[in-house]
Amino acid sequence: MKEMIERTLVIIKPDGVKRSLSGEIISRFEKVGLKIVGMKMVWINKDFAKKHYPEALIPVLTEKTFLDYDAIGIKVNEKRELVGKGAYEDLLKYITEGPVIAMVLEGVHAVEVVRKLVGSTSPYKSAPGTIRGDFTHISMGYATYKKMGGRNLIHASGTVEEAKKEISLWFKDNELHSFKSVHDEHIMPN
Ligand code: DAT
Ligand code: MG
Repeated sequence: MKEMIERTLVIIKPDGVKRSLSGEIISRFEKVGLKIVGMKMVWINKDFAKKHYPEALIPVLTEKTFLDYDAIGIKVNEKRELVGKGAYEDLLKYITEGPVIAMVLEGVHAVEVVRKLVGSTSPYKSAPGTIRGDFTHISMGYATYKKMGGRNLIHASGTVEEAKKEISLWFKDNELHSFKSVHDEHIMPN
């Protein structure tokens, strides 16, 4: 039973903070009964951003970018590696362009539940009712083409393993709190 109660990392990215969507986003997590066990506003630098989004992402980002470009009919003459590297640099620029709100949420299957509420990566494909689907509409391909970073409002850990690594990157043990919410009594007794 106990292991079904997970912790996951959520970051409201600079576009979410600047658009004053933080309260709306946080309330969606609270309303399903997820518990905030840590939260802070930070303005990360490029070194830290590279720990969160390591350079190892570049080949994947390159592949995804060309799939996106094909899907929306964009043709580029630039070298493949340069396009991927450019998309990565734009991602770093975006995530460091202003403060973010980082939080750790706890609950039953928290990782998957949070991903469900956040929606798919490219907002133009994110379902209505999800955070990305309700509050933004751009495609990743458009964002890469415009060199603006894939602004999709929010980060959420993709797996339990990823959550563990990301939480230890963003939070010290003494910044996370264990306490009982009313949901613990109603949804997660004992
Ligand atoms: P997610 O944030 O949904 O977990 P991810 O882990 O695949 O998505 O990618 C991390 C971030 O990288 C994502 O929030 C924005 C950027 N990104 C992902 N796919 C992209 C793409 N196809 N083009 C440009 N940026 C992308
Ligand atoms: Mg991810």
